Amino acid sequence: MRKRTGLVLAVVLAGALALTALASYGVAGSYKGNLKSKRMSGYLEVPSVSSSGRGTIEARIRNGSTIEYKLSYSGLSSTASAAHVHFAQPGVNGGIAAFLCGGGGKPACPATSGSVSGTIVAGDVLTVAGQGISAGEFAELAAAMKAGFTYANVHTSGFAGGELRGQISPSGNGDGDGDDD
Ligand SMILES: [Cu+2]
Repeated sequence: MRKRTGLVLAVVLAGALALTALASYGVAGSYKGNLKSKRMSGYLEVPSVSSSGRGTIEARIRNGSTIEYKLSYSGLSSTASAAHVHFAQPGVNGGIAAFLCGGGGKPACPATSGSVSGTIVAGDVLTVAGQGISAGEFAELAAAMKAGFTYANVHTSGFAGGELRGQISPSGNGDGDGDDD
């Protein structure tokens, strides 16, 4: 009797482990929520800014509740003061939805070159006045990011409105139309 109970327990445990493995494979294998901007540039600012700075951002939505991101840039003409995720379509300036560095409880921004990583959770989502995102509305921000309607913006002392901008999208090419070219 004792032996049989042990065997049943072992089978149940093995099944549970297999299910867990399948579940984590499903998450890792799908790469859903893989969002990026591969070519941040001053030209994408509105109006355009002439800068030799370049940058990238990669972001990923985890469990529908956390955005993980890594922002990298180099060659800024002056010191970065802050970087944000803004909410707007390509070619339009929109409000700040969340901090990436330089405030809002996020790490300091690298001065003119470097990388910064962090996470955005509901408590980091800011009210975007007049654009339908209220403080804490994580799902609204995540949906806008997945649809290609947010951009990363790096502000510097020389260009307070932003020196580097890149539209965030699944393709990451920057034009926000959702394809790769
Ligand atoms: Cu900004």
